[in-house]
Amino acid sequence: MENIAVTKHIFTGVILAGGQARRMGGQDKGLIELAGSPMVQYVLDAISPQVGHVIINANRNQEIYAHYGCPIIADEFEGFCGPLAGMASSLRSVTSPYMVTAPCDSPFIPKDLVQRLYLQLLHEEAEISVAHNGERLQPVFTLMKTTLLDSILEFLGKDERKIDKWFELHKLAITDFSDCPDTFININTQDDLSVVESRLKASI
Ligand SMILES: Nc1nc2c(ncn2[C@@H]2O[C@H](COP(=O)(O)OP(=O)(O)OP(=O)(O)O)[C@@H](O)[C@H]2O)c(=O)[nH]1
Ligand SMILES: [Mg+2]
Repeated sequence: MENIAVTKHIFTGVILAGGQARRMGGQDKGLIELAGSPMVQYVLDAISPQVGHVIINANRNQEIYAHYGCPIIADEFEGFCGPLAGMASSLRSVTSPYMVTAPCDSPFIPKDLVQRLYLQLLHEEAEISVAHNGERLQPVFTLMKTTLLDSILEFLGKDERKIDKWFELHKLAITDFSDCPDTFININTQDDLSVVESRLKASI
């Protein structure tokens, strides 16, 4: 895809770290050490150069996340309603025209994640751009217009939770990342952690 000059200040990156991590025994996944650094650090390092502002969406240990120097936003909905609730809660604090999200448990996020999502959104004149790994949508890797806040709130207000169902309400661009499948490696279990840790240590 063509390279166009885009100012990163039009994007706010939201790191989704508000889940329960049930498959990791209920730990706070963003703070689990991976090869010497908390998982959230990898995502911060990848996202920060691509955006004007970063927000961490976390429901626990806010004082620890605050050490990273960016705003920490908790879900404003009770009971861990899923990533869409984290997106809505964060979106309230976003002042740039676009919000882009990434999960805290994916340490191999590419340098051009935001640009690729954005260019596809422009190309398709869409409201939302979602990553696709060649097999399926990867809904937590999403770029959207900030003006969609009311739409998400209305959707959640009807007790709807499913992000794919919300996507269907809007013009959606699907951004192909099948050429970089590592983007979507995510750490859900202790075994995943061991595998990724070995890989990172081998690459040092
Ligand atoms: N804000 C917020 N984020 C969530 C919620 N549930 C999941 N997420 C985030 O969505 C992303 C993908 O979720 P998972 O990898 O399944 O993480 P998880 O839900 O914490 O883990 P499991 O309980 O094991 O499924 C992660 O970045 C989570 O932090 C939620 O209720 N609120
Ligand atoms: Mg995951």
